[in-house]
Amino acid sequence: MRFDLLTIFPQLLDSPLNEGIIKRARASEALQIETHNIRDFALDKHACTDDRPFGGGEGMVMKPEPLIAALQAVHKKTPGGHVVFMTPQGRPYNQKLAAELARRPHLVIICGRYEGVDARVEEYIDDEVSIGDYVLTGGELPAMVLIDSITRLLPGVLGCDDSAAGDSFSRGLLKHPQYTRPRVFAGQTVPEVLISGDHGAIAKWRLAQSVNRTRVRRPDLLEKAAFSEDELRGLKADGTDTKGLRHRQKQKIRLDIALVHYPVSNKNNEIIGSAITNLDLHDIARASATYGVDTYYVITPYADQQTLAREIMAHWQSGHGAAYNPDRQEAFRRVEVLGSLAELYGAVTKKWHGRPLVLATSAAKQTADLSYHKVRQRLAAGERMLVLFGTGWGLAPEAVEQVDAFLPPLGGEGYNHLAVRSAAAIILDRLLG
Ligand code: 9D3
Repeated sequence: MRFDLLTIFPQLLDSPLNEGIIKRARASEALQIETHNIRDFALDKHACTDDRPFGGGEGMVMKPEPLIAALQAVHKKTPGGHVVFMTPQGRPYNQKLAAELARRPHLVIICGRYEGVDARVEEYIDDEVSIGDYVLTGGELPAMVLIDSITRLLPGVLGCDDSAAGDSFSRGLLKHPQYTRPRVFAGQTVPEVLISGDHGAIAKWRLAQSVNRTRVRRPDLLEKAAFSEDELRGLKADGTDTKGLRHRQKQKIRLDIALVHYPVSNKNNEIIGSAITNLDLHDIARASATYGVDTYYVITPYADQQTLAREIMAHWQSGHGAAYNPDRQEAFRRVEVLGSLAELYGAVTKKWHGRPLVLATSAAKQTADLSYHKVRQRLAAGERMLVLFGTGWGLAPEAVEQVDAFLPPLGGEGYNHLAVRSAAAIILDRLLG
């Protein structure tokens, strides 16, 4: 992330930009910051940056020429920056706007002084931001607020990617009280539950504390927060007032998997169709039922193979098999046999009213582009996904081409030949377990 700052008081920014996490982020190159003195771009011999307002009135107005000359110098050196003007008239700043701005690779921040800036600079500006309804003497401290709050959202800046997600505002509740050593300070002791080692009880206690604090200090936030069924039950059981708390609908998991028998590679890198195996059919169906996969698709173009698969399933779904093992009947209820990847994409797109994200594992040393953690989060948030499992020596290149993203390979060093049903079980546990 790059910031260019335009100001008439660059020295004002020196120490906030050279301490702590921001200093470390700049050293790691996650963050580049350059300050520019608008006065250096003033043409007259007094290097004047302000003048009296046309039409009369109190105070001075920032002149357009030096400011725009500075802005154009920045654009010339590093093109494409999103220009943000700090002003009391801007969009109210909050965590959501911080996250929005953090997604941009380059911000150019203009810090105003005096009573305002000549209105003709407006057309050079992409965004206006205010940090709140109180009057400051200029935009420099607001710019520091932006940089500080955006920096800590950048990947790799806080030790763990999740520390930013665990903040006060990320779920719309205030943080619970926190304690460290000593256990007794000036007669006050640390709550017993925090020393119990019972992580479930600690999480429940913290949520109750967050809710109670938010109710007292920021009732406006409590109205917007949402709670899962489990959370509401836990809060109520421990005597926390749950009146007025909004209930969050549990997201339906929209995950399908497909076992692809064609097109796959053999060990000579030729494209082949592999044979359906009884074990893969049974075991992956049982794993799918266990973890809540919506449909387990079995893809084979061969009519005899399709018939074989359907006969195996029919045995367990009706007659002797069903009576003998009703759980197997339940598992096979979510299996569907289709003839091609094209049919598969058609079926899932129709079922979910839109094409899901298509994933595969990168057994063939493909670079992984989505972590299991990330996919797990996105599934929990309701995103549609389809995971392809290649049989034989893996999906053929023409099938790989249609994949949107790859999961990291399973296993460790050396020997790496998991059965596809083992891989499917492990991946399902990582994504849904
Ligand atoms: C008399 C009208 N004033 C507007 C409220 C004029 C004025 C006061 C203060 C114009 C500029 C300023 C300086 N403030 C900023 O540049 C500023 C600011 C702020 O004062 N509060 C909250 N956010 C911001 S962002 C930039």
